[in-house]
Amino acid sequence: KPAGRSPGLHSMTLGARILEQCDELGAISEDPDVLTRRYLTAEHRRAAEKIAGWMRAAGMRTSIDALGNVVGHYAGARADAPRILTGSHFDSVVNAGRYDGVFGILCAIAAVGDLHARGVRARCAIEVIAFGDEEGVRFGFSMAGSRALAGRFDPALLERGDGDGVTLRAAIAAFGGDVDAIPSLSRAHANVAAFVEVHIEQGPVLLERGLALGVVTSIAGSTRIAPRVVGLAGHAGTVPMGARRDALAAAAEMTLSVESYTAASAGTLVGTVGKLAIAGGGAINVIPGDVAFTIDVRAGADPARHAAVAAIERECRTIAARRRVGLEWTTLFELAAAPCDPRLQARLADSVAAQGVAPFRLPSGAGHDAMEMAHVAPIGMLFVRCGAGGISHHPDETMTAADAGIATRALIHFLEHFDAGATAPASRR
Ligand code: HGY
Ligand code: MN
Ligand code: MN
Repeated sequence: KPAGRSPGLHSMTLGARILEQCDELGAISEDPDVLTRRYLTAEHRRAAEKIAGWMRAAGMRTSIDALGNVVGHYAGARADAPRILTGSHFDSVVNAGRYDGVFGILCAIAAVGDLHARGVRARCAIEVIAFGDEEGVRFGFSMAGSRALAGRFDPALLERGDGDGVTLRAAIAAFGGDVDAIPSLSRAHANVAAFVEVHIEQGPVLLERGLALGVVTSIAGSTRIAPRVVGLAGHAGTVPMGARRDALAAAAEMTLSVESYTAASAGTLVGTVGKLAIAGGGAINVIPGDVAFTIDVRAGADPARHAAVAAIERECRTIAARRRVGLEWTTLFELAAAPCDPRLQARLADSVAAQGVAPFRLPSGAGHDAMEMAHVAPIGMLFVRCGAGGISHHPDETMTAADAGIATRALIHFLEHFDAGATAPASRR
């Protein structure tokens, strides 16, 4: 750090300010009672504008790109400096917490703001990216923004519709985006030295170990599937039990088979049925004839996940045959597990230790934009402790201002000390 510079804002001040900003963004919701902010909604636009304003105040040049990602640029010490990309997502799940994704954006903005306030230019240029779609709640697949920045956006996704039948293509146009500009968003040849994401852990590990921060070793891969069970609707009072082709009872048995298969994996797998709907909503006196549900399977190792998905499909087809119902099996998307670059892990561990926190490494069961960015640069992730038992994807999600500040100071340390030459890009995945 250049001599004579003030040490910057106190950690607690940084952290408290970030939590206030999380509250401000948490108030921008499609639902007045809970936090839900889906991709390309009016609330996305309002949140994007607010984030861009905070980026400008931190000394960055900003833009909202063709897919609704917000990008802030902070030049490095040299015009041709390589770039560090850092950031996370600002879309949410339904009835979400206020820190998932958002914290990583605001932490990065606060870190750049601290460098700017001290007149510090890092060796690398810094690009803070607020991704508009990581959760994939609206269109059923996730990471539209980071896929585009990784140069991996599949144009066929533009025809995917949301629950109201609005296609992604139409939603981008209504938002003021530009589908023709999507290929230009790729950072594949943009002199990117690393992508680093700060994110709440969304689990209890750091809380149980009494650690404010942790360094992520790898991000679990996931497969999302949308089965549909087609039986025969009928009168709840007159159809004998042995003659029924009950789609909901079949889906329920399939749901339990997902749970029992993954629960028997001694921790290498997790499986979740997060959505289930009876076509038309169902009725108390009608045997359900048409049921759609979703399956999310994850594992740290891709071969284990692929084997699990195949086994779960076989079991569901066995259940369908026995119950004489039809089964349509649609894979919505899958994400490969993403290892974090060992050199970035070491640099992040140094920055954690510089905050007086014992460096601790742990895997991520949650997916992150870093998985896509791993296709254009080595990735690193810094986890921050969650309170309330580590609960997340839930309004009780919580963190402390002290931990928010420690995480920001660790990111500042990382950005100031990062030397692209010493962290030569790992082989691309
Ligand atoms: O589902 C996930 O793991 C992430 O929160 N999108
Ligand atoms: Mn999430
Ligand atoms: Mn997230």
